[in-house]
Amino acid sequence: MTKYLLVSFKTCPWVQRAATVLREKSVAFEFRHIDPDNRPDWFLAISPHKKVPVLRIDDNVSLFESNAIAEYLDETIAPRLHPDDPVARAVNRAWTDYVPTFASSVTATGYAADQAAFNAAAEKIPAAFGQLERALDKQSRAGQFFNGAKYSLVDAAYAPFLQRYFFLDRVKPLGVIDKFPRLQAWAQALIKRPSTHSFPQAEFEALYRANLKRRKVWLSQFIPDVAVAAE
Ligand SMILES: N[C@@H](CCC(=O)N[C@@H](CS)C(=O)NCC(=O)O)C(=O)O
Repeated sequence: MTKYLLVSFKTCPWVQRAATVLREKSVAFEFRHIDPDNRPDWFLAISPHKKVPVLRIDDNVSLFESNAIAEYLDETIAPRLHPDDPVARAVNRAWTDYVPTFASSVTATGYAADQAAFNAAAEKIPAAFGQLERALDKQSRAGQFFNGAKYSLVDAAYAPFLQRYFFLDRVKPLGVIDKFPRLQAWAQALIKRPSTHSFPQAEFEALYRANLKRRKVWLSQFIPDVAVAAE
């Protein structure tokens, strides 16, 4: 049986994407969380950009980049999450290519150092949400996921960032997603999906908040002190 090791920082959304694909495929894997501030030598030796996720296979192959990992898992382990139709598959890939842009637009408020930077970051969210709203509109199939009823790699790719939007919105209300009904419904379906979650949800949100506090970002003033170790 193939052995999979997923190397992770606990709150990394790109790791979460890879872990979600593994869970969707019911693959047993070792989940190893390392300290971002003290990356071990064995990890540095297998991660070209010193980043997580790394998927180590049978102790001899190391894959990096969450998209490459997701595609590899989809090619090698059933059930296939990509659509069978080549056009639909190309459309799906085009939307997973958009994830990094979407991610930085949606989570930038969590990095803002002052109120002006926060406001500027918040102003960029509607454009990113609008892109997805239109994409969902075009898909317009019955069902709760990006392609309709069938879960896909697009779902696994966006779920971590939509979840983080809700985390940020609960620290200081942004109120943007309410204006995008299809995106809102999709995001809720993804949050409900058990595979989205690597940790109990409340524990994970507390960890995310602790990280905001640790980074002393502008938003951190709105987070009450909690006894959770940041990672
Ligand atoms: N494009 C990469 C992004 C991975 C990434 O940015 N990982 C972050 C943690 S969430 C990281 O390892 N950062 C460490 C660093 O930049 O030194 C992917 O999709 O896997």
